[in-house]
Amino acid sequence: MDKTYFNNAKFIGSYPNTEDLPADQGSEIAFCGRSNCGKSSILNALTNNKKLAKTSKTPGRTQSINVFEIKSNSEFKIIDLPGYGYAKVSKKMRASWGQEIEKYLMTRQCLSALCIIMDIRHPLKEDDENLIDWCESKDLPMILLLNKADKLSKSQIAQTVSKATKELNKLSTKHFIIPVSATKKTGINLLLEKIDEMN
Ligand SMILES: Nc1nc2c(ncn2[C@@H]2O[C@H](COP(=O)(O)OP(=O)(O)OP(=O)(O)O)[C@@H](O)[C@H]2O)c(=O)[nH]1
Ligand SMILES: [Mg+2]
Repeated sequence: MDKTYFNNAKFIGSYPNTEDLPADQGSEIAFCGRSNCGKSSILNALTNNKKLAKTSKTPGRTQSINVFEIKSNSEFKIIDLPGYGYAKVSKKMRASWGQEIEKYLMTRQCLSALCIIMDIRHPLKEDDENLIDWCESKDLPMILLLNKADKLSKSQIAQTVSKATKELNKLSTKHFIIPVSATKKTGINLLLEKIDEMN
């Protein structure tokens, strides 16, 4: 596989409303997960470009749907969705973000897989489970990333992966569980391969 094309990723735009998104064609993978789990950092690690997506210590950094073009000839895009479960914004704002994410997920025809990113220290929270169940109901493939693996020891990582694998055994939809670290860039090559397989 030619992995170098991820190096040519380009920021297309930031869209508060799903209606304004680029045309629903080609294929795309959406990155979702709780606020601060490292969605934007993973995107930067994948594309080898620290400046591509804005990252922040303050949760709730990504507030619109951000679109990145990965490979122009095959129209493959990655979508960086706003994080869910961020408690500090107003309820009203949280509800409207949720609505846009939901609208995106429900209507986007070219969505070929979801990449659900979790903090490896707090995996499979209720919001994550809801998304997983939704993917299962749509038979939409999932890549489940356990990020910030650098925060745990090798044996703790193995334990968490094995527990998650058991819990997700019930799924009939195609899924992969990969421990990664955006900061240390571990697991990123495997993620590249899976994304390449699914787009
Ligand atoms: N230790 C460690 N920290 C990480 C890793 N990935 C991300 N972070 C840190 O976690 C914080 C949040 O990262 P972001 O990439 O901005 O997270 P996000 O999911 O895009 O956050 P929102 O856009 O707010 O939803 C930043 O301080 C990152 O440096 C990782 O693999 N290891
Ligand atoms: Mg972000």
